[in-house]
Amino acid sequence: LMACAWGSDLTFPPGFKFGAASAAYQIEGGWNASDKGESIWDRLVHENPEMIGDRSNGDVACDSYHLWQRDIEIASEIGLHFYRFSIAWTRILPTGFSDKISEDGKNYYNRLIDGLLEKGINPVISIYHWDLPQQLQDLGGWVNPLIVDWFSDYARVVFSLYADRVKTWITINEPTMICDESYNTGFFAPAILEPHISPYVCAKNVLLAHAKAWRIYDEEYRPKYNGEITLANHLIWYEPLGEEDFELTELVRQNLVGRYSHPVYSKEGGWPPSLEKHMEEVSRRKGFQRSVLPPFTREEIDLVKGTFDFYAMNHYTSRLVRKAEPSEHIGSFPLNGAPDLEAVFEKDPSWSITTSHWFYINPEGIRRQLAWLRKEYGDIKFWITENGLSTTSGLEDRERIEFYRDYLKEVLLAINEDGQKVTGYTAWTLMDNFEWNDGYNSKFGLYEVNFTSPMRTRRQRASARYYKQIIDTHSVPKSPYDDL
Ligand code: GBH
Repeated sequence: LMACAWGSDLTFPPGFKFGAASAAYQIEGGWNASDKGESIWDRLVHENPEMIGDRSNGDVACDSYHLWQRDIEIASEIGLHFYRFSIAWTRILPTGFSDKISEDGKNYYNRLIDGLLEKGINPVISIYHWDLPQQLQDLGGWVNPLIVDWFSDYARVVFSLYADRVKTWITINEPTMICDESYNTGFFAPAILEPHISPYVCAKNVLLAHAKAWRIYDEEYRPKYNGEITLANHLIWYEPLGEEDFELTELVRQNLVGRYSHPVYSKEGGWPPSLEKHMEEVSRRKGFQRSVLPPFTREEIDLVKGTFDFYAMNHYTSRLVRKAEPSEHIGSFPLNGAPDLEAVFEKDPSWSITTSHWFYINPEGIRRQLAWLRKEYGDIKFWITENGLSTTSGLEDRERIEFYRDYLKEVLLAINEDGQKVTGYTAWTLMDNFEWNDGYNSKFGLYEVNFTSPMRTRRQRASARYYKQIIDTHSVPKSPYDDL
């Protein structure tokens, strides 16, 4: 249960920063404006509309391609310290390669960055949030090792355009979504179902791509601009269902959290040893001559190791882990289970459900996740780079207010009781937007967007006012519903 006292322990440390996040494909629209190239999400929604809950797409979305000034205005109404947004690769590099930089694409983000800075809001850029150029997908996308160079060339272009004004960078958003949820379900762009090999090849390539981009920033841009850069991981907090599930749960954590963290954040680098061993056994059992988890060379281990300035953590939800029954079908991981680990994921009866089928509320999970990360990787600096709740509709969003209150109290406990170095928090999301396979039905916004109006009118929710109060008071204030 939550602590009831509303004392000074509900105050954030000095310098703690609050922001909100978005992603290009979810808000921009303008999918073929000017010379923009086609991305894998453009392709998926146009060729497979049945994969999207309401058969919608991001062709117009919030129309932020035209309404970016209004976005800056609402960010400033809330009083955000920073706004995290992503760059559409195909808007900057229409072919996916760096042979041609789009003037219009370049100017779009220049205006956004300058407009934010004028209002005193720091721009935080995610270089990649899932909208791969289709042309690169046609060459294999994230399972072609050449993507390491394609991505780092793109990253260098982006640094060269914006690093003079942008001081916080995320290379790649949520490798587990790019490599696991996509290839394990076939419902996420590039809509390819291949759960045996691709997730592991992809994981290696994503980590190398991140590392190369980090080193480009470190060597070519940091000396001049002194910013910070890392990758952002999506972390579900896993707990054992019973005592007998403890070891399996630890392996699940190593697979879905450690696979994308150990190579970067651990002292020794490389894959988590327990996972590497398990995947060798699984691969042998399946009849492969070598592990489906491709090993890193010594050089690659050293290339990836230490490529961070802080730990960026996107966190929403938790799962209970148990061993699968011998003939049990294991659903699409990482949301329902991990087939190669013979693990099944469940919900604790005390966690309430949300309008997103994958999302159960467990505020304690965020604190426990932070504690596990520190135990594994030491006393590193954390930013919560995404956290927020989905609802169906309405401006009086009491559940969202209570969600932010309860999760932020846990963040404060992590800071004050556990001594964790959490230095920033990011609400997902600034305004309702295209929620991937859920289309426009599940709404995460601090602002509501009217998607039936050509004006895409943004209206303030009660949660936006509460978040503003959090920022203004630098604490977790009473929610307007606490005395009801
Ligand atoms: C984050 O991913 C993303 O970074 C962000 O873009 C996204 O909008 C936000 O969370 C909320 O989902 O129901 O089949 O559509 C967190 C992981 C990604 C998990 C999307 C659920 C969709 C499953 N989520 N995924 S489905």
